[in-house]
Amino acid sequence: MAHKSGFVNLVGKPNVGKSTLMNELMGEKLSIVTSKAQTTRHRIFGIWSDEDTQIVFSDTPGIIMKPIYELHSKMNDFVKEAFQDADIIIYITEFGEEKYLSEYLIKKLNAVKIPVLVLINKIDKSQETHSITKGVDFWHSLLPKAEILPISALYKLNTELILPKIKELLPEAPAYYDKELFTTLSERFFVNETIREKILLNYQKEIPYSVEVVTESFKDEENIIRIESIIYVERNTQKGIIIGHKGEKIKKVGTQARIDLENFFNKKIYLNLFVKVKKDWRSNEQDLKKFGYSK
Ligand code: GDP
Ligand code: K
Ligand code: MG
Repeated sequence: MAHKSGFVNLVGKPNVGKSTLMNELMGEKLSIVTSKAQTTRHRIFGIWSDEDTQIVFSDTPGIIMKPIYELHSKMNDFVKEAFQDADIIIYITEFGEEKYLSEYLIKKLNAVKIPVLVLINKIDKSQETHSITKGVDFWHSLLPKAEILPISALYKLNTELILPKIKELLPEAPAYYDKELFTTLSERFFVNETIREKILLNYQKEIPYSVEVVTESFKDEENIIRIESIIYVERNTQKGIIIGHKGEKIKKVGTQARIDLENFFNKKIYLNLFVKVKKDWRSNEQDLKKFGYSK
């Protein structure tokens, strides 16, 4: 059998479960997951290989319909990019989205020349098989050329069908990356994202969205990894909120992040966090560039 490989890009609205699915398919937590929209800000690459296949998954930020900050436009650019370099598009949706369809997106999905696989996620929430069938029929009528599969990424329903389906749809090509590699992202990126996930979980409202994390130092020593990261916020008041009374809030974030990182890197971690203000970074082209949102 000839070798198959290709780029499989996950797109969809915020919170439909793109990152959960990517982690499930990879068997590895590469992409952070929370119940908040805009958890994923960058494209996250996961490389899945076996003897005769290589799949380069790319998780993307959700499509932001009404961008407010320059940051949002950059996030949407990552989604556009994902349409351009794909061999297969996986469009993830959930029940209820039928009511808020983006015509633009449907047109785009119908126009692409590559295979489209629609995954209707979170079927665990639906008790009736009847409504699942209705959902499948609905997407089928909307995207006649697409393959439709109802799944639950979180509860692993039908997820075992996805890899075989992708393998079927992939083009014949040699591997793009070393087969041992499972991501192209740096260790520092995972540290930043892990800290950002804990911030999303521990703070309310606008706070997590005003935050960017930069890891300044990552020293992999014999028995320990020493990490120093900066949490950037947009205003002084936000800095106070992040730190919390007697530093308790940031201590909690640090502890939670450290535990996850120790699991991920399989090593003891020393994590030192600093908080700094970078005024209105979300609207500042230069800051966005520095934070890796544009080339
Ligand atoms: P993304 O924004 O599309 O990347 O979505 P996430 O992967 O971050 O997931 C958003 C929320 O939906 C999280 O709270 C997940 O735990 C939840 N979620 C993801 N998949 C499922 C599923 O199959 N069933 C249910 N009930 N929840 C899910
Ligand atoms: K999310
Ligand atoms: Mg995500």
